[in-house]
Amino acid sequence: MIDRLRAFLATHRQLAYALLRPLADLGRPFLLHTDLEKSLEEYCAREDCNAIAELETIKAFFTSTQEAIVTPAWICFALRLAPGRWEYLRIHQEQLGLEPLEVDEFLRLKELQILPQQRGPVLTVDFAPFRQNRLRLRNEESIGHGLVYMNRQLGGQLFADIESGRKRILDFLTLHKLNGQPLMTFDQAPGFEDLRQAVQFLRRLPKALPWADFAAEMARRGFAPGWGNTAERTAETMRLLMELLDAPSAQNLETFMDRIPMISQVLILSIHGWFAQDQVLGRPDTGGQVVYILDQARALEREMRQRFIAQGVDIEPRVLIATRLIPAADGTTCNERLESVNGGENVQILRVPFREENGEIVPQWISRFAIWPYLERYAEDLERESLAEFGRRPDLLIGNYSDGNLVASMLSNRLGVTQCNIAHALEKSKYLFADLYWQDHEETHHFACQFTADLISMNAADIVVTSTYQEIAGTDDEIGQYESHQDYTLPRLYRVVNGVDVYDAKFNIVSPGADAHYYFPYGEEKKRLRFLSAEIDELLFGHAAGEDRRGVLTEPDKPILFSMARLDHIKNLTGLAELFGASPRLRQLANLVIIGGHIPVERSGDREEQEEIHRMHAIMDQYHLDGEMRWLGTLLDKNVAGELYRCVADHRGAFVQPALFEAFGLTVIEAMSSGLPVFATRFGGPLEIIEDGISGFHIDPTDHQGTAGRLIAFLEAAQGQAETWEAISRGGIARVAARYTWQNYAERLMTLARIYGFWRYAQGMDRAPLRRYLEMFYHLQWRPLAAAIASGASGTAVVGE
Ligand code: UDP
Ligand code: LCN
Repeated sequence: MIDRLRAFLATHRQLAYALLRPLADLGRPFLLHTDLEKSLEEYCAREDCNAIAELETIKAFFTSTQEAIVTPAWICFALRLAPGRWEYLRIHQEQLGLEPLEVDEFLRLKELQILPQQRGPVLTVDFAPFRQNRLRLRNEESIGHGLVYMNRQLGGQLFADIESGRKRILDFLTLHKLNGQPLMTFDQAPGFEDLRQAVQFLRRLPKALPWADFAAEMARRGFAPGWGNTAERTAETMRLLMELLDAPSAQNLETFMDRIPMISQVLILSIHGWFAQDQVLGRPDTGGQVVYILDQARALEREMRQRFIAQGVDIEPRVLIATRLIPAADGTTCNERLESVNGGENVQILRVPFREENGEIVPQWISRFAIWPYLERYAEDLERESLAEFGRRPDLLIGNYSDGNLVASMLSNRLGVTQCNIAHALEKSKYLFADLYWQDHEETHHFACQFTADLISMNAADIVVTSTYQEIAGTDDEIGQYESHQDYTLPRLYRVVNGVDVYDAKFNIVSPGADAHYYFPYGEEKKRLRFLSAEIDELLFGHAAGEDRRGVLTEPDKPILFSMARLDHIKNLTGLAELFGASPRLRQLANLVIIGGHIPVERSGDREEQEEIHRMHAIMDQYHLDGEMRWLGTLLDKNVAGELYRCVADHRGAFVQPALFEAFGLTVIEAMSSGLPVFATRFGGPLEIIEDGISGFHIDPTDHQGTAGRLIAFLEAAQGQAETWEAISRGGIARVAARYTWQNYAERLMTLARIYGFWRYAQGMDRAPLRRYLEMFYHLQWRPLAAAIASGASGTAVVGE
């Protein structure tokens, strides 16, 4: 690209000048991809671009530019050639000379726009030297499928010397124990011949004979439990091992390793709270993450239990969800130390309080942006309490969100346990220039502390699980959420180069599901909760006044456009109300029902939510929406929510998810699995969940007219032809069934944990240099930032000032 561009600049000076000049004329130091596109569009509107063949080069250049910096003499460009593959260059505004730039130089130039007086060296954090031995995918299409790749690579290495590879596997089996119980073998590894003879013996037994009936004979031959619950399964597992020893391959290795009981105790960390089973959803900070984790915990326990049964071992699986104990629990269970999770046999929420330095328990809820000073002490307390509950170390740590991931890193470091990270929503992608202007957000968001925590935990983790591909590596046009942590700067604090590598095999896409118990197709009549009909009719169409509702639908027979979310700015429910209000045709065709937030603003304790409440009232007033829109400031229990999606489907309505950015979007798959056609934001996960026009529709929520147009087109078509609505409804149901189920999720996650755990052992990776580097970063950067939040001096915790 650079060579082509240089040639273009040399031979088409006038054209290049005409295209670049308007960029400088915008008068802004930082330009985005959209600015470049717009400038090109404007140029093409003036001139006939199709007649200029040479424009292809500059078009490709503009298309791959993600951002640009305008300095007095130069324009500097950051080019994204593919996910994670970036090049930097600058072009002289007058002479049009082109010079490549190093990434740190580009970051330095960015800093200079904000700190023109900046002198001297800046701390640069670079993780590349610690990745030299890490496994790296090469093709962007493989990103997020690290397990497959890692197995192939490491399998190759392990069996490069077949004899030593065999020995490593057999040694692993000999050492393997769970809950102190020897599994698979006693103190000596079986040889190939022992396995062959054991299989011969097993062949003569009835296939279904339970392990207990031949366990004594197996023990005499050196085999401990874990091979199978019946003679047939035991022989099958032994054959798998023989095949692996005989013909080592990555696939054989994965299949065999997946049979070994390795994990029975899982610690899930989701710290900031509110975390409970009831009455917490919809509060600030508490949304899909809670739903996801409760479903995940139940699914993992079920998976472990089924496996142990099939493996013939008598081990009770246990899952603990660690969160914060909040004494001022406001009628929820957030002040209880231990809460059993419904629908799980041995899943509990373990709550440990935050403490002040003097040891006093912090009573009140604290926003996720301000909890950082409490985490170190919390990690120590949690370590003690979870070890006491489990009776030993857990086998797997699953961190959630930035705080849970950081605490998982602390525990993994101390306990030597495999660490899996789940981000849910990386805050950096939600706010434009959150890194560059971090100090402007410091009062409210403390991003510097959070991004530092993210960097530490992303690099410390063994496995990073994401819900979609775009979460890691974005799309052709947009940067991935993780990718945005690759190269960036926090001016005055430090610069990051190679912060993450999206090609790292640690990244794995494992998408969540929608709990099929609550969210199932509207056509499954036998399962429908028809007894809720009266309650739902009242919710949607009731005339009774209530302080949690506004608007009464005067034409209840029209289809409903439905949306439900927390009333955060980013969820943009007010944007949906506005575009509805401003479109007479849409208002003719459908009613709007929105569930979110509180209606009397005094009920809300959250500043951002209060602003949105005021805005929603103002929009309803401005467009006189009270007869066509209903707003419910209420929280629904899952049974009611499930039935509500289906009732809206009964009336041939649609679900609209208008967020300005949505990391994944559980409501999207809940609605789809209910058979309700979905129109969801194209910014974030829904772009990948929905195949546009097949299993739903993408919308650009910043384009009100365009979004209204898509909704109108669909509603009109569906009015004329029932099949239009039904085809999308079926498409949504099929998509979720194929891609988004908790059973798939649990199987995949446990496979990952087993295989990564095995490689941790087999490879004996020397992580000490990385660990030391992370420790230094933690002590010298993260701790002062957290301490400054505690002392109220945050924003001034700038190292070197
Ligand atoms: N939810 C709910 N009641 C509400 C608002 C949300 O039950 O008033 C549930 C919703 O069904 C979904 C979750 O909360 O399961 C929201 O998850 P999502 O991923 O859509 O968004 P998040 O809140 O995590 O950003
Ligand atoms: C957080 C979000 O913002 C949502 O987009 C996700 O669906 C949810 O967490 C569960 O991962």
